[in-house]
Amino acid sequence: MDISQSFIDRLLEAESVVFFTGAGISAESGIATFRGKDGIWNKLKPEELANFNAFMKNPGMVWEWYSHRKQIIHDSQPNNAHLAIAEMQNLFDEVTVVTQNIDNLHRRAGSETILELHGNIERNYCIECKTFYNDEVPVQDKVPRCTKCGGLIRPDVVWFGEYLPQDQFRASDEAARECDIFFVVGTSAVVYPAASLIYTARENGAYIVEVNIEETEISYIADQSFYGEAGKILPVIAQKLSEEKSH
Ligand code: BJW
Ligand code: ZN
Repeated sequence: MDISQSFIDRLLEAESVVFFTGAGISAESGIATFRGKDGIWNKLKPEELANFNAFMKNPGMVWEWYSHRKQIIHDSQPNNAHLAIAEMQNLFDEVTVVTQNIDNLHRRAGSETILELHGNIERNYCIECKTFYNDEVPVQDKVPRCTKCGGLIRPDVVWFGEYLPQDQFRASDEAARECDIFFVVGTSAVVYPAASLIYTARENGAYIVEVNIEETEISYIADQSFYGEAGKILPVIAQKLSEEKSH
């Protein structure tokens, strides 16, 4: 992998860095992506699972899908890409992780400032009285139901047609505006408004670095692209930068 001196110089000058991540960063931990050749949506249709109407029509089926994914996430570990990002907290003044993932792997890798745009699979809430259920969910007739009001419990994730958590999006937007470098890692960048942050960062002068196994919708605006697995590329960048900093 070729890292140019001009790229390293950019990193050395940078104070504030954002890592904007998607499902691809967790692929090497064994968690399937949504789109692309191994994406789960080659087999399952997003409109049948990832929206509120689908949930109301068949909560059992949607819950089965989330329980299955939750198990896989529980059994997985952060990979070298998550770990390299956490390590880069020692190399820059300010590192913000803005993730579309719901899997907690950035937290488990040791990243501290994490903004979650699409929720978190560990949290659930009653759609009627909004009570949160963060550990075991009470199940009745195969579907989780609220012990206070009997309402359906849903995972606290963002489905199509739903608003993103405002505080998380606002803080992400601010980080995108203020950062010097904006890394785009393992995302197809087709889901909005999350993907709009890349353009916001670019318009506000950030240097855009893409890390992906293939070209994406936003490749044309990247100042620097690394094509390959995030778990191979990010540790090399962290290592090189750490060496340069210690000179
Ligand atoms: C590697 C790698 C390795 C692999 N190393 N790289 C037209 C019709 C209908 C709706 C819309 C429309 N136009 C716009 C919309 C809005 C819609 C949208 O964007 N749709 C487009 C898809 C068309 N957006 C929304 O609805 C959002 N809300 C919204 O707009 O609110 C306003 C509103 C309110 C009311 C009414 C109307 C509007 C909400 C979006 C919610 C997205 N939710 C999901 C599910 C989350 C919960 C769950 O996980 O179950 O979020 S969908 C799914 O996509 C998930 C992801 O976070 C998100 C993004 O996917 P991501 O992370 O990019 O993954 P992939 O699989 O796409 O890509 C993986 C990448 O990794 C690939 O590039 C690989 O190459 C790469 N890769 N291995 C490096 N080892
Ligand atoms: Zn309730």
